[in-house]
Amino acid sequence: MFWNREMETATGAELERIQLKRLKWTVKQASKIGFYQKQLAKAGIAPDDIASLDDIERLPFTKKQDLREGYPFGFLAVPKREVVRIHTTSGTTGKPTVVGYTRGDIERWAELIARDLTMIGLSEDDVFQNALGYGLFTGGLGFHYGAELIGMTVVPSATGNTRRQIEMIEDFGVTAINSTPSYAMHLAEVAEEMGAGLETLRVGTFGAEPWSGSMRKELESRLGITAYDSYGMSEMFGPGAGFECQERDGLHFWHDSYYVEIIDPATGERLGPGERGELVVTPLVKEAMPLLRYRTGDITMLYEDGCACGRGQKIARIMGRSDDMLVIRGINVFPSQIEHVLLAMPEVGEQFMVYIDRIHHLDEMTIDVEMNRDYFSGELKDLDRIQAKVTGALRETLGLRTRVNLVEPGTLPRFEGKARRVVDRRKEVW
Ligand code: DLL
Repeated sequence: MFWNREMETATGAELERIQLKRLKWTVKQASKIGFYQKQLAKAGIAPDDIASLDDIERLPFTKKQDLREGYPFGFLAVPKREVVRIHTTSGTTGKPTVVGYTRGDIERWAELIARDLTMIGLSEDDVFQNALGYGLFTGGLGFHYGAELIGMTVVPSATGNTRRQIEMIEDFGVTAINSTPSYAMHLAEVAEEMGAGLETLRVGTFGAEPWSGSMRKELESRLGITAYDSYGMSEMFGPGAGFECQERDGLHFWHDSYYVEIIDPATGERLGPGERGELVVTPLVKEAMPLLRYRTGDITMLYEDGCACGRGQKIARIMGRSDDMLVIRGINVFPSQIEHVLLAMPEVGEQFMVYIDRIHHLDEMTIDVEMNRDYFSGELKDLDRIQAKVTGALRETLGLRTRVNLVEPGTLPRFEGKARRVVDRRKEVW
């Protein structure tokens, strides 16, 4: 099933014509932003110089750090009164990245999600439980608008209150569940404890974090569903950029709306199908916040063109990151954020180690932190107080519950070269 057959199946010269037209518009739109005016001048290219798709290689890359430096509205190409909504990214030191949307952006984003969900056979006959966070995170509202556009019966359950979510699935006859894969695993466990059969459920769409093939098998058998991978990021509107079709072998990108490149993260050189590298995306339909050659930091590769479903070129499911960003229960965390929090607290030193485990299918982050002896009277209640303070400050900055262990000064490893402060003990997922 297609939502927009013409755009979804466009290939070859027809696709290139659409992409070029939209690329020219995007570069013009970007040139309204101070950052891009400077970058384009540095690269010696003006919007009118874009004559073919190959010219994209002359455009500068955009990095996450550039967006951070533009906080809060430095990357808006339209006056703020044309911005009808903002979302923010999780996981940046200090201030997050603010993503703005015009009314047209919200409509285009909803259409992309409608394409994704129609592609896997969902329709107005389905009841869609949207168990992703609503709010500044793009997941909840992003899917909500797309599912409503199709005309599905949307249950905006958001996250948490898991027993109640199971009851909703049963009471409302939910046919499709949308969440992070780790939350879906938790739902499965609680459903089993409650003896809930979840008979109506047949489809699960999971994303916002990496998940393995074995997790897919487990989710499918425990929830009685077919599970699909769903990929996106705040900077590209949010979810909906990449999605599996019924072949469930790689992610389709909507090539009329996103120009995809894979590069060698070290050299910036472009790579061909089958070569693993960093995904770089130029969104072609973003009005409020256009981006040029955005370096996603996600590692994947292009497939050869074509797919049995009739749509265009796919990329492999995400294989890892090119930077030190961690994705913990769907929330992006940079080790530098933890350092930032600890440095602001006199009770502890700046040495820390982070351990990440998957316990009962949920990511758990444990942080060992060295105490500052001057702030420790030797009494146990003092330790409890400091531990609660550190945990609270980390939760506030990361938006995440962590376990904090206070350890003696001088006991954590010191590094001569690049510090390795993170030990990820989750099984490799790709
Ligand atoms: O996670 C948007 C989203 C919401 C996607 C709901 C899917 C479902 P951010 O919070 O900006 O946006 O995080 C984006 O998360 O660069 C990847 O590293 C990671 N990520 C997202 N989806 C997947 C996936 C949303 N399916 C960052 N597989 C991305 C692996 C994923 N990693």
